Amino acid sequence: MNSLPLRSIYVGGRWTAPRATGTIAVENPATQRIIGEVPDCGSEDVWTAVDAARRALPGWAAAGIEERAAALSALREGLVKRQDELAETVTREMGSPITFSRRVQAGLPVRVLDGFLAELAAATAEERVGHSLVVREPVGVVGAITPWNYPLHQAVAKIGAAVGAGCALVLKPSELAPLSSYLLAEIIDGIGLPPGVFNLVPGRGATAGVALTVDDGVDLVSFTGSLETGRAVGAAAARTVKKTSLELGGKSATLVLPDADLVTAVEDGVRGALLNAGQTCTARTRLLVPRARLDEALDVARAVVADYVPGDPEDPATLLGPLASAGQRERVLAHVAQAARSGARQVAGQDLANGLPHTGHYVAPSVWADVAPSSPLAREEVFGPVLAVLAYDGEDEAVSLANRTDYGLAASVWSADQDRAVAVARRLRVGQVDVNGAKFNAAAPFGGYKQSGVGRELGRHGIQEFQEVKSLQLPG
Ligand code: TXE
Repeated sequence: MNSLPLRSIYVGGRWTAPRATGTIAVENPATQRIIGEVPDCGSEDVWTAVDAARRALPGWAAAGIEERAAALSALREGLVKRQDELAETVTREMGSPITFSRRVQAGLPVRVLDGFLAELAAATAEERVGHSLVVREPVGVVGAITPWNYPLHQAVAKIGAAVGAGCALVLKPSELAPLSSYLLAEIIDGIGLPPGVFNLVPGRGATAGVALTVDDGVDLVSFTGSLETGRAVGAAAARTVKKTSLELGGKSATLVLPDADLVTAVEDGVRGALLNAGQTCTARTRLLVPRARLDEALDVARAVVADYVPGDPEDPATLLGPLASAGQRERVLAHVAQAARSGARQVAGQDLANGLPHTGHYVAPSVWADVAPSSPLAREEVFGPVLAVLAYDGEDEAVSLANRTDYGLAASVWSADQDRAVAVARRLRVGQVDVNGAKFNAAAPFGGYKQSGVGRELGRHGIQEFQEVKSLQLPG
């Protein structure tokens, strides 16, 4: 990590000095030590990067599918080679436990690239509609803005789609966790991608982020982050009628039907809420259980939470690290205080709050019962290790509770009868549903209904998000 060219930006295929003179310090949220400083870029550096991307665009747009596939494969190999280093960097910059970082933070991007490779031919295929030939072309220059919770995965999801679609891209990573993007840029530098197809400009949202969303040279902004910032990005992009792809988080539910194996379902539900300390857009932060089995469910939840002792994220045994920043810890603690005031009852995690490490942005996990469906805890994204348990009477009420939020990203449904679970899954207004614990599919479309976002990422749909569609009418 120390060898990364952190004083530079990556533009036009080389590391170069930024115009920006200021820097942003990156803190390890477990030790609260500064572990690096990156340039605090403003509009001028963004313009230079967009310019480089525009110059690279015609060449890469004309590249054949074999060349694009070769670039994706080379990137995949590069990630695999440096997987340990990538996992360690993500752990140090945002605090996710190292075992999880190896498997997911560094492992998932490899599967994401496999998904793009598997779907590349289908994503770019032309079709006939009557006397028209419908062709797919790259949308142009993509401005990619990513958050800190899965910093490598979110960058690779956008870069892989851009490379597959024939676009050029400028990445602005989160100011809280930009170091893994530097490592990624170093890997990309070694795979022989034409200069300017990928560019890295770190900076803050209000400066570099805004510059990217308003720049005339950017054709599409692909943003992952908070609902509030997503609205601002959408509004700013609308001024130049830029396309936007927004992934904005959620308030996802684990829905346990009365005939389900309650222990397995609740265990999975609690783990789904505490994953990455709850800092996951698809975190299943609501657990919906039949009223008659509420007490049983709470017992299971208590037993699972006991394993989530907050601790050093670099220890392979740790399941729960610190939150990514002091600001995130404050936001989560405010939600917890609000939950207590609203009359919800804390049923797990109290003991863990006493043993928190003295240094680091730690928050103890907590599980809450008697949560009013209209309360913020039941409706708003907390983005911390906080689970709301709600009891329901009958399947219709379960579905209505699950749908009762402005978000619509994900859910899981459990039943002894898979057909019944699938029927319930179809009634949920969300972009993805895991049935009976089925695992994440990195090639399937990923994105949200309602205010969870606009558009889809990953696989064929992710590549197509970065394409324009053209109809050529042919005579006779
Ligand atoms: O996100 P922001 P923050 C949610 C989660 C969390 C909350 C706040 O609930 O508690 O957001 O996190 C850039 N124009 N999620 O403040 O502000 C910013 O620099 C253009 C859910 O970190 O959305 C960073 O690169 N860009 C989420 C990125 O946006 C702007 C993941 C995300 O920052 C900008 C993270 C602007 N005006 C947080 N302002 C998910 N969907 O998984 C900021 N940015």
